[in-house]
Amino acid sequence: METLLQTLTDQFIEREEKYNAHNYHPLPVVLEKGEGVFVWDVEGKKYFDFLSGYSAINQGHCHPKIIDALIGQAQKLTLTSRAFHSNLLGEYAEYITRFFGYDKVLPMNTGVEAVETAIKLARKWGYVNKGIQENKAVILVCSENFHGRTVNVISFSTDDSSKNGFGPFNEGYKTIHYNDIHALADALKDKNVCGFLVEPIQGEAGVVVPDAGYLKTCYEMCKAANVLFIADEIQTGLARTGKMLACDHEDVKPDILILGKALSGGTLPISAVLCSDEIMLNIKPGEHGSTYGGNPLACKVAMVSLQVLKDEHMCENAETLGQYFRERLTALQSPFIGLVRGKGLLNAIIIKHPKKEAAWDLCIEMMHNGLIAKPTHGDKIRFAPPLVITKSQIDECVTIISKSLQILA
Ligand code: IF1
Repeated sequence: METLLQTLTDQFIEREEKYNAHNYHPLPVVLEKGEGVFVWDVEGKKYFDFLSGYSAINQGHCHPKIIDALIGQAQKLTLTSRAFHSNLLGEYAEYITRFFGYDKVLPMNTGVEAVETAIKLARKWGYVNKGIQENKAVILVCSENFHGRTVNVISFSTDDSSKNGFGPFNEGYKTIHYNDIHALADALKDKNVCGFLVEPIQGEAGVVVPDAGYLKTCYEMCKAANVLFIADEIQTGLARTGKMLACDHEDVKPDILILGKALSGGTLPISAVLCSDEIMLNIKPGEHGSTYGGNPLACKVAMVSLQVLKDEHMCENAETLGQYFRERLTALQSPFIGLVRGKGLLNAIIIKHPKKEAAWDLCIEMMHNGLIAKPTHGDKIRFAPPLVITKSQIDECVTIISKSLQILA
């Protein structure tokens, strides 16, 4: 029976490989159901999901309140385009701007669209409000950044696999070392700099947490240099790191806040850019937009997705259980875990092993033992379960990880 069922998984993978682009190398598991912290594959096997759709599913798979809102609105009105008003955009815009304390929101769909929007807002502010010469604006970005995959955004990637073969690239960016305030101080001497785009924690780079105080110091340096502090909280935001925003850990209020992923609880692409009137109102009618941006379905789903984070105390849960998870992992004292790092329930381990594929092999073994996670950049494994996980489930998962580590012996 096991051999037959294994063929079932292979059939799904084979069909996907035959007709779908090969732009990923997924774990050999075929999922068909999700609920809370769990997913099930086509063979009925149950797993703890320790990736959460790259932090898009903070509220847990198919959260009942979010799904109810999705279904209810889907049966009424899904899209009007912005050529006309809808009854929900004003309600949503008021809700989310009050939720985060900003004057205005510009709704988009994917995360990278929101990053592109933030770049346009910062540049326009640079020309209109700071007096930078047209087409001379510079945005500072960090080494090892990940902000999405459009050609403009990969123009400032430092990761070859993200950018090789996709040139020519765009100008107007200067890369500085992450977690290095001296590099920022030096770069801020350029009067053409209009913005500093930064991830409060670098997710793709392997959950790189900067030194305490880094964000606060950067924010203050940007303020002094009349440069916009732009926080990409697409992955770190929405309770993932134990606060509603990762910037909240240092009481930093970004000039431009970028959100995505869990803004929809993993149901559909919803992103947003929030900032002041001074910055936002530089974009005039007809100067920016998107077919689905601010659609009524997204408005409804996003409001419920945000409310659920608060109502179910997901920040507190992420803070407490993230700390507990790191303590339990460290206490394993595994010779194969070089480092445990993270904040809240955005964590990663660095695998210490002579075999290059050790992290992948461990993920395969954890998959066999009922937990799915995936390596990033070779030797790091990101652990980011939905924020509805319980303490006893954390204990179960540490047992799975501990048992799976034996394969590296
Ligand atoms: C892939 C990474 C994570 C993001 C931050 C913007 C975006 C992302 C901080 C763009 C998206 C996703 C994209 C997905 C895998 C995943 C990812 F590995 F690529 F880097 F999470 F770390 N800013 N991250 O993390 O948002 O346009 O995708 O909605 O492209 O492989 P998007």
